[in-house]
Amino acid sequence: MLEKLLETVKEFDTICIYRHVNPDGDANGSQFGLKTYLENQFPEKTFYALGKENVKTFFPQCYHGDIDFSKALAIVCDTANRERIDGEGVFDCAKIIKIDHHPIVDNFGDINIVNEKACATCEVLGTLLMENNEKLTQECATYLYCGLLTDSQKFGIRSVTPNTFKLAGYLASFGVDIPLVNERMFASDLNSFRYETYLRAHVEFIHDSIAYVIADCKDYEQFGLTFEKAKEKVFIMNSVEEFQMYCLFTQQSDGTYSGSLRSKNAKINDIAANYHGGGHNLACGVRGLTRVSIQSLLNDLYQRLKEAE
Ligand SMILES: [Mn+2]
Repeated sequence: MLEKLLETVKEFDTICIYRHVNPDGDANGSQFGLKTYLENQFPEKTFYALGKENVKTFFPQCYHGDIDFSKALAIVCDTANRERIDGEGVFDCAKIIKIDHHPIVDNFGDINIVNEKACATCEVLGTLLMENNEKLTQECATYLYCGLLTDSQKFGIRSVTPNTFKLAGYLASFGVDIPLVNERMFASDLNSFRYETYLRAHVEFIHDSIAYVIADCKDYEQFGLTFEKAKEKVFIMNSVEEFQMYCLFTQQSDGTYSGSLRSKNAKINDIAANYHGGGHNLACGVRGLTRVSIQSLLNDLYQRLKEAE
C-alpha cells in the first residue's frame, strides 16, 4: 500500500494534504507526519497542508495561498466523509487518496487506505512506514506519535493492540521527546480549568447512568473560550464508574448545538447518524441539534442502554 501511495505521489508536482474540520492531534499529526515524510522522499515536489486553525501551537501553520488544484493530488487524512474535510479544492484535484481509520461511510478517494480497526490514522500511516522499515526524521515521528497518543487516549482504549505499542516503539526510536509531546498535547490553561469546573457543576443525569451537559455560548464565552475549545471538554465526565454514557452539547454561534457522545460498551454511532453525526462505535459526534432534539437523542441513548441490559 505504501508503494501505491508513493507511485501516485510520483505522478504529481503539487500535493495537497487535508484533514477534518476542528482538527485533533490525530488529524494534524497524520497531516504533518505525512507531509514531512513525503517532503523528505520528494524534495523537488511542492506539498501544502490545508485547513483552518491547527491544534494549539504544536503544528506548523496551514497554507492559505492560491493553488492550481486541477493539476494537484489531494490526500485526505483522518476524515470519514467528504462533508468533514477542512479546506477547499479537494474535489477539484485530479486524484484523491483517503487515509483513515473511521468506520467506512464514504469512500470518496480514488484510492482508499482505510483500516477501521486502527486506533488512529497515525497508526494506519505509521504502520505502512514501519512495515517498510522506513527511516523517519524526528519531526515526522513526533507528529505521528502525537496522533497515536491522543486518539488512543494515552493507549487506553479498546482498539489499542500489540501493533499500537510496536508502532509507538518504532516511532520513539527516532528520538521522539515523549514527555514533551505528552505535555504539549494535554496542556491546559486557567480559563479551561475554570470552565471545566463550571461544567462539572452543571452535569445532569438520567438514572445516574447517562451524564450530560448542555452548554450555551454565554457559558463558555464568560471564561474566554471559543466554541472549538469548549466542545473538547467531554472528557470531564470520563472514568466515572456509574456513567455508561456521557455527552457534552455545546452551542454554536448559529444557536444550534454540537454534541460529543461517549459510551462505555453499547454502540451508539448508528444513533448519532440519525442526528447529523457519526464517528466511532463508542465515541462519536452530532451536529445541528436544538434543545428539543437533544432530549430526543438522550431518550434514544437511554433506550439503547436498556436494550443492552
Ligand atoms: Mn483519528
